Amino acid sequence: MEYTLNHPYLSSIMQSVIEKNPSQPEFYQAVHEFLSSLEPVIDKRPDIQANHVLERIVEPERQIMFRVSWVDDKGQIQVNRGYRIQFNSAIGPYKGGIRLHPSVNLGILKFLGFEQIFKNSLTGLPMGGAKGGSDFDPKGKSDNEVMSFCQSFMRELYRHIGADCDVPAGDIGTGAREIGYMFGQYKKITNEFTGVLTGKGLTWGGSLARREATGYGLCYFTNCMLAKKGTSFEGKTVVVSGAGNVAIYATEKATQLGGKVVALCDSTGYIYDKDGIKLDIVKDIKEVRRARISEYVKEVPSAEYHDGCKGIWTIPCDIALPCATQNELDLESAKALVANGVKFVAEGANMPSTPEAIAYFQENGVYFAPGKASNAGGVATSGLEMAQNSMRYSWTFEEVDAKLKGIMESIFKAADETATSVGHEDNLVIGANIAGFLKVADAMIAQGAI
Ligand code: NDP
Ligand code: 2IT
Repeated sequence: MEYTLNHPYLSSIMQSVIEKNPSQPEFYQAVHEFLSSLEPVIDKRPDIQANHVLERIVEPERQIMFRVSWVDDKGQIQVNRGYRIQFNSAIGPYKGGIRLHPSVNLGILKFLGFEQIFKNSLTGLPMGGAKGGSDFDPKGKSDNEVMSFCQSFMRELYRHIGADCDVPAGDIGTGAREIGYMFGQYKKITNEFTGVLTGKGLTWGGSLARREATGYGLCYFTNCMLAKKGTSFEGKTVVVSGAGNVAIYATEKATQLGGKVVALCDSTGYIYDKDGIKLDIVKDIKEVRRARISEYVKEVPSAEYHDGCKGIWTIPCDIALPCATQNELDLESAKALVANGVKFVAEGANMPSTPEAIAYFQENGVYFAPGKASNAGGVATSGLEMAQNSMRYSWTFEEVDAKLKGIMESIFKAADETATSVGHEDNLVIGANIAGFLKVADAMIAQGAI
């Protein structure tokens, strides 16, 4: 892919990112999308270039890489690589998830940490950007092996994090079980019970509605998009990719709001249920049994299962919510969705649409929302968990859910109004990037050369 940019300052930043960070295509992709969005404002804010804000913002404040050795059920020592990218702390402590997946590498975590800066800024809460993880694969491991890994991971990570310094959370492969093992180990080593992780269990400092927050928030955001176009979820056909935390709770809320979700997938294949996905069955397969989505058709024989994930985008729908992983939706998939009448695409995952797919949507009248705006409900509710931990108090589900809804509506408003103010109405990519960035840029300028 060509990483061209018209503005000489933006172009020079892109070139230096490519030169200084060899073989990190996902990081280039995220930086390029961000820099292209700044074209309409960069000349209006000469202080940004004068203060070398972009040179600084593309360079993580700190990158930590470490060995994670743990003992498997056969008594063998296994070795994985652990990471924490503390990208930017201009507006608050580092904050972002931990991804456990065999594909994890430095470039992927840098793209995620970079996007997290602007996402967290958009929430309006005081959180900087970070991401971490490991190439450890929790799939097929026993609980004991997962615990052994998580404890070893935390035995190194604990010295770099803290409730006022860096607060990790879940992401792909890291759910309540993994957060529990990591929290227990942190508490054991430091002898402190603090809000050092979010996504904790409800009896030990977790927030109600954090589990649901990313998926629910995605639908609250999508609802704002629908409302702007004079419509709603009512009667709409929805395709959701993934079958994990984000996908399950996006399906739940989309259904509550009157939509019919007809498809879900995991990394082996997708299910199509023309009558609407029965979510209690999916939750049992995924949350309780940790099994494959293909099990669904054993319980719902009228549904279809197909191998491979890409076919999910050939299913006709009004709304598509990609909620699995980066670059899962390419140009060919975008063409199939448009040909079948899709009108709204909102990202639940981080960077699930390729740049070519996004351009195709925008050129063909599809209203598109980038993940850093539409999936910010998860980290926003993590911010609410931090607030509750600081107060040593907890809000009800309804209180947290209402705050989440308010935050998603204000993110939509910020992205929408910013896009319009720079002459790109309905371009939520440009709107979200500029709105998220300017707040961080102002903080970086105010704090001087750090
Ligand atoms: P989970 O681990 O709960 O679920 C991930 C789902 O995506 C699974 O169904 C998984 O299938 C599928 N998937 C993962 N990798 C691939 C792949 N390479 N190819 C095809 N399918 C894949 O993760 P989450 O639901 O938490 O995260 C999903 C996305 O949402 C990620 O992009 C994450 O960064 C983003 N996100 C998550 C937030 C959160 O609060 N959890 C907040 C904001 C964004 P399988 O089980 O077969 O691997
Ligand atoms: O990508 C994300 O925003 C997350 N995985 C959630 C991060 C968090 O700190 O809750």
